Amino acid sequence: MPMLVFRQLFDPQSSTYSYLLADGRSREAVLIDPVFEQARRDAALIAELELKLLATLETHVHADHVTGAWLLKRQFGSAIAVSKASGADGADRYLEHGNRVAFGGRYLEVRATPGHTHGCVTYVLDDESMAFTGDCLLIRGSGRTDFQQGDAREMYRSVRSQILSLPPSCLLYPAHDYRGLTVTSVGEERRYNPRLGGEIGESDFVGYMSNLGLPHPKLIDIAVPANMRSGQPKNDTTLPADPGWAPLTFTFAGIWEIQPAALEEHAERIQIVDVREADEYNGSLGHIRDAKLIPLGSLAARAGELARDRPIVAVCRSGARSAQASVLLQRAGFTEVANLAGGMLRWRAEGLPVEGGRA
Ligand SMILES: N[C@@H](CCC(=O)N[C@@H](CS)C(=O)NCC(=O)O)C(=O)O
Ligand SMILES: [Fe+2]
Repeated sequence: MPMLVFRQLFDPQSSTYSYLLADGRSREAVLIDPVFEQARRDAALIAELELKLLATLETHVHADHVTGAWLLKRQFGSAIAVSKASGADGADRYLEHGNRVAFGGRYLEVRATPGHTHGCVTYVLDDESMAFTGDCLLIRGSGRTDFQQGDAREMYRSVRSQILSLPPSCLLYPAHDYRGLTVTSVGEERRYNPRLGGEIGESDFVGYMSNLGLPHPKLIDIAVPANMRSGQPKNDTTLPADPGWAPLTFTFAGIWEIQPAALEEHAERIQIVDVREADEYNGSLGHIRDAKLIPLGSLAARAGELARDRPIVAVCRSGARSAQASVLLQRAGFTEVANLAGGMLRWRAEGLPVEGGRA
């Protein structure tokens, strides 16, 4: 079986986990439960790992955040997959119990696990080494059953018949954890889940769930209608705006980057800040014409010397110190900031002009 590429991703706002799975050979990938606000981050990781996103998969219609499915489809052409029982619109594939979602030589099996909502599903990896339980089984807990089409009896049966029946070593990955826990297993949840494990019966579970006393999710009135449209915004004002002042790339490290050729092309409008030390600026690598020298150590104090109405590109030897410079500048309130990818080394390697320095 081809090696699995696997990443667990977190959205701190809603405490949601998204899961990226790919076949390491063909690079075909699926992303379970993407979050709208994290689409740019997720896209950066997909690009950096050189994956081909085939589909985004929802475990259910979420009540606490909007899915990133539509945004990722717009960028990658990925299919949107959601359960048929969810009633959601705008998907390319409507999943039913027993379906398989293939990526390269691997696949996920779809299991209907209603209870938190009517349309909840769990995705089980082909070799039963992992399952993605959505808001059905949580780590030492479970999703709530008091809104959408929640039903505690249904949830009990889903967990017992479809999830805890998997091999004890099967790792379970939930859609949320509110304490920062990341993974559990069938064996330990069978024994230690305080709502659903051990000898706990269906009516014990129903009694537990009737007394959770949780407030409704803050975003439920926004999230549910948006997710019923698979995350398509009602109008363009909610779309994440990409910087328009130059062609930039967002990295999974969280930095906007500009390539040397693009900086050369747009140099007229841009203030270039060289954050190396003076001896480096005047040393063998030389510097870019009109680059203003402000060593990284004094950048925070001297940020006032930079114009607020022109985009800034930070430059150093390799692109490391300037990445930190771009973070400091953003912290100082500059919004149009990017890092020169690869620094002076790449700039020179690409044969672009320098002042000073040695050939
Ligand atoms: N405070 C959170 C509540 C989130 C919430 O209710 N999450 C649902 C899943 S959509 C749940 O089942 N939570 C279980 C729990 O909080 O124990 C919010 O406002 O978003
Ligand atoms: Fe949920």
